[in-house]
Amino acid sequence: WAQDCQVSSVQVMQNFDKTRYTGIWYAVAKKDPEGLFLIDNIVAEFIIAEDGSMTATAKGRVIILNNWEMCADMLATFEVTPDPAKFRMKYWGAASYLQTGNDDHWVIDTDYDNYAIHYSCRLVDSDGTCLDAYSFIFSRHPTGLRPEDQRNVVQKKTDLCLLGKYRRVSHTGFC
Ligand code: ODT
Repeated sequence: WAQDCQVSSVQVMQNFDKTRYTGIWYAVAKKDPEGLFLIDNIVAEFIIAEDGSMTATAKGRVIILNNWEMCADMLATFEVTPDPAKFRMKYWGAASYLQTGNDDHWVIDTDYDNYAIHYSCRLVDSDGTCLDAYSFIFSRHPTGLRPEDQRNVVQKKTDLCLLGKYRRVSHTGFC
């Protein structure tokens, strides 16, 4: 069958459990949006507050003002939606000159202990496909995905119509 690549038919994680999602995730691959922001050395930490709300911090290497390389310290709050795996992410930088925004934040798949696949479509085209998506492949292990998780990740990249559009995210200790 042919893929329709409709944003509205993207399958997300069933019965997403945000408590099991907490802790540190290393970005190992990324599909960039228009106007790339986080380049590499990207590490996110998800936290659940006492009231059950989810927040996150992230660090990553960025280049701002054309040529200034730095480690960005980012913060985000997550607004829930009727689907437990679909959030609205409001984010900002610890410093005012960093990016701010409000994006969809969908958890496509995770086993909580090893890998997670994130997806965000910033702009839906008139035909229902995505014009500007970004997506992170996260691992609990800074060294990358386990071989046994790779087949599954390739399948999900394909389902998202993003196969071949990811680049590897390196961890060199910059942040
Ligand atoms: O890097 C880009 O080009 C687009 C991504 C910009 C949003 C980054 C904001 C991070 C705010 C802190 C949140 C941490 C959790 C992140 C999980 C997935 C990535 C959005």
